[in-house]
Amino acid sequence: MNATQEKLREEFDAYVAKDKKIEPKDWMPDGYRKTLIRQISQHAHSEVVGMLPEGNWITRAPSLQRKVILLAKVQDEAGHGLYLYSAAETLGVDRADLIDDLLSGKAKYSSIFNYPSLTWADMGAIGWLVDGSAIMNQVPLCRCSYGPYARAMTRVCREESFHQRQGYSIMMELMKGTKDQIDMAQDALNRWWWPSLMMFGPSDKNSTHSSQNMKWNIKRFSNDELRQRMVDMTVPQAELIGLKIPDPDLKWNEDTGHYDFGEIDWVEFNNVLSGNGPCNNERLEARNKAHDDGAWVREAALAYAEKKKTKE
Ligand code: BYC
Repeated sequence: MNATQEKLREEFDAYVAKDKKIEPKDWMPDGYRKTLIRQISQHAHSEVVGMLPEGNWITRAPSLQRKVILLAKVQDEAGHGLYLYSAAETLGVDRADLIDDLLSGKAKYSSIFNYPSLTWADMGAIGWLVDGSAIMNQVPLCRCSYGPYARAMTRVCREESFHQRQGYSIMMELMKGTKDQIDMAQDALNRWWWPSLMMFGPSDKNSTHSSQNMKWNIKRFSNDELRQRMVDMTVPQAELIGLKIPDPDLKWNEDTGHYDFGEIDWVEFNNVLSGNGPCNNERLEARNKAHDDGAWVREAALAYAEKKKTKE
């Protein structure tokens, strides 16, 4: 680093330390730009792939009202993907390249979407736990130092909050139902609980990006801190409706004021991240097919834009 760059870097660090926002045209260290492109694009991909497990149930929702709500939720995820790809583009990358990386399997997206949605109760568990974890992680991102990401998160969080409630409302309804419905809700919780806790990422001691990204005010809390908050918030919600968290080690700790909970299966987590989860192949195939099937729409949109430009 030469003297000018060092000075710029010092000014940048001091500016961020004052909790100021960085905007696209501001100077920023290469590492800051790189880590934001990485995180925002992974986040965008997660929203888009995240439409698949729920999309699977739109035609089989148990009532017209539930169908309309689920459809709106899945559309919201598509919208979140769009805001996030736009936020990533402000950092100088092309969304077509980011999407290519997703389709080729090079880019990561959230591990959670590599699990199958087997029953209607999974729609409840996903909204309640997956969107619940997403909000826990994303509310602090509304204060992220990078302006376009922070602003996208503000809107996303408002919508996620509705998603979480619709999920919990499905679980509440099922728990008031027949024995089969109660069993179905419990089974969904059993399958989604641990993968939801994995959404927060590796433990703090194995998190490669946390320390620097917390200094840059991209992350405000560590992976383990947010995971603990999620457990503390969710256990009483489960108890209220008669669901049992599938963790024999879960126990309220008077001294810490938090729940102690069991160890996450990190072998499973790493397996999913390396492409060997239950649905990794299925998800990539579905995204590739959607991309190929949609080629004519992109071509038509480009031709229309071209025509409009010529007329103007
Ligand atoms: N899955 O150093 P770490 C949604 C990767 S979608 C896969 O701790 P970082 C929704 C991590 O990327 C919500 N990969 O990383 C949509 C890194 O890999 P690289 C998605 C994971 O970035 C539809 C490596 O492991 N939310 O709500 O400091 C329907 C080391 O980790 C995972 C976001 O994307 C994982 N679970 O912290 C319903 C939020 N965890 O890049 C709902 C934005 C870690 O070095 N992202 N990795 O190859 C973040 O807040 C952070 O990126 C994370 C990880 C907390 C996820």
